[in-house]
Amino acid sequence: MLYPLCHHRLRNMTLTTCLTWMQEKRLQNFLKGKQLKLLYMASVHNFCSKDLLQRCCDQGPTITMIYTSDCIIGAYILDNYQDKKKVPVILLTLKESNILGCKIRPCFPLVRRHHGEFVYDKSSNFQIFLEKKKVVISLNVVEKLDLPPDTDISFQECQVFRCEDLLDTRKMTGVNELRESLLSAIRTYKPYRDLVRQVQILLLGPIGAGKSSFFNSVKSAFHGHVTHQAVVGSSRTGMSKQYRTYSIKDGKDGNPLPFILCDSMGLSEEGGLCMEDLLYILKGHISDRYQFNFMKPITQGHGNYIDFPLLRNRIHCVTFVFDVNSVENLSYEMLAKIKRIRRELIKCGVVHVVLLTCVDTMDLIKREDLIDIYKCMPVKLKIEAVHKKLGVALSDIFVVSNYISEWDLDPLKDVLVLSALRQMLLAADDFLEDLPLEEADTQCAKEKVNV
Ligand SMILES: Nc1nc2c(ncn2[C@@H]2O[C@H](COP(=O)(O)OP(=O)(O)OP(=O)(O)O)[C@@H](O)[C@H]2O)c(=O)[nH]1
Ligand SMILES: [Mg+2]
Repeated sequence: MLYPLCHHRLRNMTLTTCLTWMQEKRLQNFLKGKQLKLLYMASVHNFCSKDLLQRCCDQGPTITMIYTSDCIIGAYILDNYQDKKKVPVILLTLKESNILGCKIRPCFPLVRRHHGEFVYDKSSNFQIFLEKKKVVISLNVVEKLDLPPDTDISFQECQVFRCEDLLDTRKMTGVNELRESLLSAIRTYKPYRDLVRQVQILLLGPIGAGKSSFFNSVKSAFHGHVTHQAVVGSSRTGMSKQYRTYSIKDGKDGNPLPFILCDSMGLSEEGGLCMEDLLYILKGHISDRYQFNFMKPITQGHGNYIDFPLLRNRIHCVTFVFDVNSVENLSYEMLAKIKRIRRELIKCGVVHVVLLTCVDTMDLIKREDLIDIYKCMPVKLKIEAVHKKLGVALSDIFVVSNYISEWDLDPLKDVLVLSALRQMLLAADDFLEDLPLEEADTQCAKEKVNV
């Protein structure tokens, strides 16, 4: 009994797609976001049409990919793969940078059972002779697909994929559950040893990186509708000119959540947030609504200057925010500034993470990809590039797609925003836990006096 099972497993393990990530992605987008699940691979299943039919019938829509020496041809079968009914088919060729598609008249997909044997649908514009490893395509379709002018095409491999809806109800139910559990974990989070009631997270990054938008996204997720409290937009000199410390209520009349998002002025090569102000912010000397002046840092005596900051006024976690599309092209000066800030943070023991925004605008990335965004090749590559460039650990780099102009909440966006926020809270805990015991105890006592 054991042997056939192992054997079966072994055979299944060899089923790997011949498509590159980019090709599969392009195909997925052509098929309006369908996910491809490999069902059949001719070289593993012995180029046998009976086998193919057995494995692929009643599986819903499928796509059969034919790999020749110089092109990849696909037959997208929009209905159940069966031998009793003609079904609509779209033929396509996978080109270097695009896909050419052509609808052909409904046909029996590939093979038809006739007196117990397999015969080919002669009337079709497209037939696969699996055993002979060749496809026959009518001349007009060959032209439409921009294939070499030959109607008999030999191939080396044939694979059939089931085309599944990526965001079916079952998956969306899972996403909604995850969203609820993240909301609940954040609501019930308590800073380490109750040293403070709310941890302070500073959003720091170049002008226009999406700092204020991230705050809006977090607030939206907790309020159950999209809100745009912080002003966002694009301005060469930066939209946010005031230091804002946003405490968010859990719902309209709820209790304050256990974190404060601190939105600062953007960093810039010339102007922007200056190093002195940043250090004052980190140490808790600057209060809400301080109007930045990039020419002159805050001074003692200013209405927004806190002379004796408590632990709760300090920054417990810094989140560097970058637009995912431009993070690799930061100028030399910007990079130097960020590295200098990182050194300061390390010196002060402030834990920091990186947030990459605008993941929705990356090439080839569609809404459906947000469900498993960390597995998407371009995102993985970006995260690795940021890790190499800035030295931040891979596990401390997160991606989000902020709410921009939409009216409705999207659980996929919420899950990304809330997962990132949860990691920021854990990072803040690391900072609190790392405080010298004596300092922590003194702060604890001071906090109690000041409640
Ligand atoms: N598509 C998309 N656009 C985004 C995202 N995040 C921010 N944006 C847009 O990027 C622009 C800048 O966003 P802000 O939130 O104002 O950026 P900021 O970092 O606060 O900018 P400053 O205050 O000027 O430093 C706005 O037009 C936003 O709509 C995102 O995740 N996806
Ligand atoms: Mg802003």
